[in-house]
Amino acid sequence: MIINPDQILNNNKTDQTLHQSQFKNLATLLNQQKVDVNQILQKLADFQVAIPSWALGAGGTRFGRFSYQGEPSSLEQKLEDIGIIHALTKTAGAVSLHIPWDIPSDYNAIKEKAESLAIKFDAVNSNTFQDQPDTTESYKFGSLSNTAQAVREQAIQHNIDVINIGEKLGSKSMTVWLADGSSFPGQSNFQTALSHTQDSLKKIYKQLPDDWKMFIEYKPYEPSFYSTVIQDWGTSFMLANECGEKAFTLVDLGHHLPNTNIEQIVSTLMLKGKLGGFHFNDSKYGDDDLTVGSIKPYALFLIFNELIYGMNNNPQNPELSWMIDASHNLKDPLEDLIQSLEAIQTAYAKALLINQKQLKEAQINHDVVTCQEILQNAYQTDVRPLVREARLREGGAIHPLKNYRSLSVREQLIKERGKDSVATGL
Ligand SMILES: [Mn+2]
Repeated sequence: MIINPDQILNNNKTDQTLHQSQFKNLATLLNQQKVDVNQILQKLADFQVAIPSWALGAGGTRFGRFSYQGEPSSLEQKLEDIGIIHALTKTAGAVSLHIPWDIPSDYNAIKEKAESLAIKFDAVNSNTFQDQPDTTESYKFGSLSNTAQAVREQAIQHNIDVINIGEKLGSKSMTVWLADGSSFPGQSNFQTALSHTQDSLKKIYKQLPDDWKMFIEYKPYEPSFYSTVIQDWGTSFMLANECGEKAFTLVDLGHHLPNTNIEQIVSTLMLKGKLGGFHFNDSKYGDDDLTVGSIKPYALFLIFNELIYGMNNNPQNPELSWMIDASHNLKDPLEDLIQSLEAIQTAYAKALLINQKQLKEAQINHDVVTCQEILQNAYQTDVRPLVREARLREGGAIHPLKNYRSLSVREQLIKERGKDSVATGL
């Protein structure tokens, strides 16, 4: 299913009058505060988040997976689903492929399809956390860190294959996330595992094209429950430094222990020019992969404040790769992604309202109360009319979710693909 822009224009007509009055009110208020509304609208329009190819079907938990009807069963269909979200939100102009789940059979056809839907190929992701039918070695006890050289070599080669696939599509980065670790004390030698991982990453890095970036993701636990080889940002940062200038740390919001100050991690990495990628999701306890902004929207706002500060003040840090890394085991995956994109744009818009000059002055004067007031004033502002206006100017929907339902997208997809179609992935 491909959404015709006229359908969106038509649906917008019903919402246009109310939206214009709400936007006018907010713009007047912001103008009084000397906020450059047009500049914020442009920043919102420019902000594009990649959708991972595994997020378009229902996700499972370790207890089970309940399918969602009309799931995309091929890469073409996955791109079409992202095309639907992008047409409505104008924020999802990229896809992040997972290999080997989504190896194109016809590269030109896939590239053409993506181009016709205005979708770019963002970072490609390797997978050494599952065994594949055509491989000889098992990753049960680790991949890049495994004590067996044959396993490490197979995992290194897989990552190199992923780079080659990404190159054919026009990707410019790869993400490495390892499930490597141990579940019991004494099971693994920490130093040996880390040394092997470093050596393996360096071998992959050697094959990285000059204009590519490598992102190293960290995670404190799961699927291993006692230790993870790349457990935190410090380990990732160290590995990235040892690999070289094209290697960076990737922050996934869910990959922290409860109450970790993620905004400070973001800030530290950007100061050092080593934050490369960012995965959005939300969580209550662990790597829950819930809809962005559904649990801790204020934390997301504080993280965006540091990201914006970094984007404005740290030319040593590269442009970031943004991706939603969530799983949808209850909701319609496309509706869940639309909600996540809305939450991202909202948090970004609120953080853009923070008066950085006034905040700096209050910090220098040790005026703690004013510092808090500046942040909270921005956070309490209802920025939804701004987000809607940014979308509208790009040809998107004023209300993407409402549009999605009124266009009966899911019903259409079920008609096209059937009730039993299942997406590849987790
Ligand atoms: Mn992630």
